[in-house]
Amino acid sequence: MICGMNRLLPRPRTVESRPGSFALPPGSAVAGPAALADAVRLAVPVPDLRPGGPDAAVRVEEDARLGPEAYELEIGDDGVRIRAGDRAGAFYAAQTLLQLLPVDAYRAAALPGVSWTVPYGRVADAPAFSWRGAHLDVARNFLPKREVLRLVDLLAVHKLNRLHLHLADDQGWRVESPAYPLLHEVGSHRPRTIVSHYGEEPVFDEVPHGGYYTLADLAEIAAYARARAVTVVPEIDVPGHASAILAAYPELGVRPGERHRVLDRWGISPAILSPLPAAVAFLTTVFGEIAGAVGDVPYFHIGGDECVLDDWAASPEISAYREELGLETVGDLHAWFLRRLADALAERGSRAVVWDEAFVSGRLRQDTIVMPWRGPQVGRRAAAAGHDVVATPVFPLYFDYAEAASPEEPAGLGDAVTVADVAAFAPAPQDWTAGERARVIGAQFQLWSERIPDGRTLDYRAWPRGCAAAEVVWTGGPAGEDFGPRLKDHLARLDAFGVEYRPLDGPRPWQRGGGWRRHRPGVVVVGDVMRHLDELTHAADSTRPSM
Ligand code: TNX
Repeated sequence: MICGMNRLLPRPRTVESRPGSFALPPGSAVAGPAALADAVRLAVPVPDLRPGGPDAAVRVEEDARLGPEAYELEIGDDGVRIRAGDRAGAFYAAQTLLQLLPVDAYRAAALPGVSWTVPYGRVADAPAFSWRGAHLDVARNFLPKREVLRLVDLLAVHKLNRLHLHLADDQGWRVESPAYPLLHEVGSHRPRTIVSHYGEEPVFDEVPHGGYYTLADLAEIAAYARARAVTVVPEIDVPGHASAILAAYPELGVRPGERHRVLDRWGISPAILSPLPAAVAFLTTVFGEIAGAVGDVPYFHIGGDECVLDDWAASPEISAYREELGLETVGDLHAWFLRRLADALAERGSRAVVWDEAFVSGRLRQDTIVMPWRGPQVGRRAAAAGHDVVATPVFPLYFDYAEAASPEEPAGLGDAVTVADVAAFAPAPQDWTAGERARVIGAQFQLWSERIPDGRTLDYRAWPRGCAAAEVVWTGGPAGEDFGPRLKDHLARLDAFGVEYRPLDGPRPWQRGGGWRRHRPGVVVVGDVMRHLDELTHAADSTRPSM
């Protein structure tokens, strides 16, 4: 018999099964400190638990001996007992309880005729990593608020706790700015989008694309996430990837008279903000608006990736400013610029997060968190330099890459990142020193949205690879042999939840992308991308003056 206790995903630290089960019919009561009991009821909306007294079926208590996000769950004759280190721990205990219920608990309403029981046993659990995230690019393709809220629901189900929102890029600015209204009025839409593949003659869809979150939307998303133990990490990617900003405010660019457009194609653009004080003042104001809406903002991502610095080098005004600052190269100026922003964020109580190029440029604050997207080598260097590191490598955490090198697969950015690749990932590799490993605070998967036009595609790209990522970040990874069978059981939960994930044996006919979206194998191979990126980080390293 498959026992419910062995079907949990991510796998808990310890599980003990006992014969017997406890009935938890609709109307069963939950008791305990209000914040914790509420968290349990939020995590288990079905079968409709109610607040109750000391004889409640589910009793929650805070136990300071358990660490952050840790919990114990015991089910026996006298009901369900939860001990949690904090509110998040109680929420996760309840997520585990939800997995022990019949899969119909994942529906939005309690169906009649379901036997709402949970097996006897005990779970003691805590996460291996504190940063367990998903990155969602809403700049390339805007996703309406409801899709973001739904992604939060799915992160919570998988005990993932960070939602990194990529709010600005060349192809769109996605948040209201009262101080700089042209950002959302002009920067949030483009008249058309490229639909051809890399290397082909460009073809455009001639369909306008746009959208942005009001500050109230953003506040709502952040509050909704917080209630589900998810921290929103906003990102404004600068100084590169700046076409949408410059379309709105060209005076923030290097050549103020130049006209910019919100880009209608992908790739790296040379559009870059000027590093002069006006741009820093602008960004400080906009960061303040966003942080004010999000509320508690422990982390704020400032990008720093893929900057073409040629325009800075060619500008006499910027060169004079650089010399005035005593900086030798444009690379130093890139580092200095991001450092100023990080310092401004620190004054507001937020730690800066950057892509790895910013680490390679140097001068980071010691508390800046580095996301090595170009691979583990640069991640290791950041860890060795004493930075907290969140693993974000293209392979195997770029979920915009196709899940198989197959003509059945809808077009991704390249081939292939499989569920097995993700499950085999170890965020803190064994061959690093203990000190380096200790600097890895977690990992997150990236949903770059060049080829994610809507919520259905988002589901397809995110799951079940996201289930494997959740297993790895909760347990420390890599996943064991029992992951496969547990994942199969877990997909039944996602079916009940209404998730259009990618079936393990390949896409359904309507998930293949259709027409021009059909994938041609071998266009971009993820292994080649990783080798190329690794070479780039080494090249950058060897041309840098030693610090
Ligand atoms: C690289 S990772 C990017 C993104 C693209 C992505 C596509 C990073 C910091 N930059 O701008 O969307 O590749 O896979």
